[in-house]
Amino acid sequence: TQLIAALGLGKYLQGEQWASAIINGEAVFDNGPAKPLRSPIDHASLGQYVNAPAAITEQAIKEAHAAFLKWRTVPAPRRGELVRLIGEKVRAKKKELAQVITLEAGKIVAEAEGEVQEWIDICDFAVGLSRQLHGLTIVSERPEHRMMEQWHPLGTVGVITAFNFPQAVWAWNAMLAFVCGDPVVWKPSEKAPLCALAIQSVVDEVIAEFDGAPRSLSQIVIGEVETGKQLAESPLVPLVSATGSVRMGKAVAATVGGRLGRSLLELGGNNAMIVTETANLELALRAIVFAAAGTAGQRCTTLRRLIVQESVVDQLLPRIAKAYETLPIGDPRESGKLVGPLIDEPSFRAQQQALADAKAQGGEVVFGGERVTAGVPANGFYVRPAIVRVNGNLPVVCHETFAPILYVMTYKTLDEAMALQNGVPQGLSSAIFTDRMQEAERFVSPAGSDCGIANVNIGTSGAEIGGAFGGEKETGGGRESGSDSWKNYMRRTTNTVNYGNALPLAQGIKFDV
Ligand code: UN1
Repeated sequence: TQLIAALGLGKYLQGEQWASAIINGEAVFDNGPAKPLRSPIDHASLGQYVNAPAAITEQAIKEAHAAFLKWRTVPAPRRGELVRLIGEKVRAKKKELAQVITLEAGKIVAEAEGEVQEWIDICDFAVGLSRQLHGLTIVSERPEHRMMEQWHPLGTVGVITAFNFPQAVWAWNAMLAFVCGDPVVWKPSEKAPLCALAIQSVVDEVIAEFDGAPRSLSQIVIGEVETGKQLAESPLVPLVSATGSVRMGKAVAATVGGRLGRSLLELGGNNAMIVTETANLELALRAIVFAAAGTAGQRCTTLRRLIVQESVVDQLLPRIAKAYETLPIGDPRESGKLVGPLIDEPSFRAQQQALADAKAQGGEVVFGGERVTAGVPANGFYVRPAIVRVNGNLPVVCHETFAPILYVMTYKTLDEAMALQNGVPQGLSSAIFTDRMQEAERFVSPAGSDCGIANVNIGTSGAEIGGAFGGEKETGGGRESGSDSWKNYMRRTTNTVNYGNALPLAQGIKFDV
């Protein structure tokens, strides 16, 4: 109730039921079948949600397009000013926004606040960017001609996000989209609709007061597969940016590709760390525990595979197990807790299944994996992070299980380690711990890690927003957030201007009439 008041969420709530969509700043309620929304912390009711029917989604898309026609002509630095004001508001509401993440996604307070910080950071980045959306001037082969390129707003961006980063991933997309001149229609995870409503409340207040910003710049539709499909199908949505499972990404890519639209995909990871014989094991240990057990193993950048030089595995493994023994697991709202719950029961079942499969395939669970029921809120699915010894990339290891399971394998030569590192279908994040320059350089070289993120002496998770974020192979190839990811949200035009009185043709073609 306090959060509802602090974030102004009352307008999106009728009785127990949350709005199915927010269109032009107005909550839309639907009387379709209501589904319960529960906190992963203790299964407490967070109310109910109703999926937006197709007609509502259609309306959200249409209204967003109308916003595009206006917003695209607002000068980019002025669009940046809107994002600057959003950033101010997020700073003021950081604690409350983080509390919604904790309640709905089960993140510990520090990580939830870290996620809101990512939103603040990308606001700052986007504000600066709003004065730097520049193209090139290119020399022409023709006399008295000039060539240049410009980047123009693209159109409505459909954003599909997962439960595990229920605010930041939308923010990476939306803050860039807004400065690039694009409205956003967002389908949040059905497991985290409250985060979307909380965001909308903050953003809509800023938009409503901002001279020249159409109210329909930021639209939300609550829904599941069908809603995602609708975004993917709509010709009024030139870019669909989707974060989630490989299965979802393949479906989105096929649909968007079928109409030759653009998709930006950030899908599963299967992130590995190579620990060489010269690694600083103290540093490696800290990086491993945060990356593998943090967020209860539910980041797409979570460390899932540890590839250890055989001469150091007996020093390293007991230290990881020791650190795991004392990891405080429990209510993520309590200070001092480092590992919160899994998102829901199916997630727990998948974790148990992966451990069973690992054993059946010859792996050995050397630590953890069991459900924790003592000292944690009843009804939540808390598990002790697991360490599983495996011989190479077993079938179960090649599959991303969204839970804290760390598969440990050993290697003799760096060639072998690189083959293991790259030998999975996914390619998001990776790391090497070494004090040898040659090994580090090789890891980040063209013949090294095949991932979108390749780190040296830091873990696989917790990337800053300034870099491009995403990965290769089944991770989907998209890049969000920093660097030049903004180019995904704009269309490039090449302009050739003739300032002479002749009409020379390119390639020296003569065509005299
Ligand atoms: C995700 O899990 O979908 O690098 C995103 C990280 C975070 C983002 C993770 N900055 O772990």
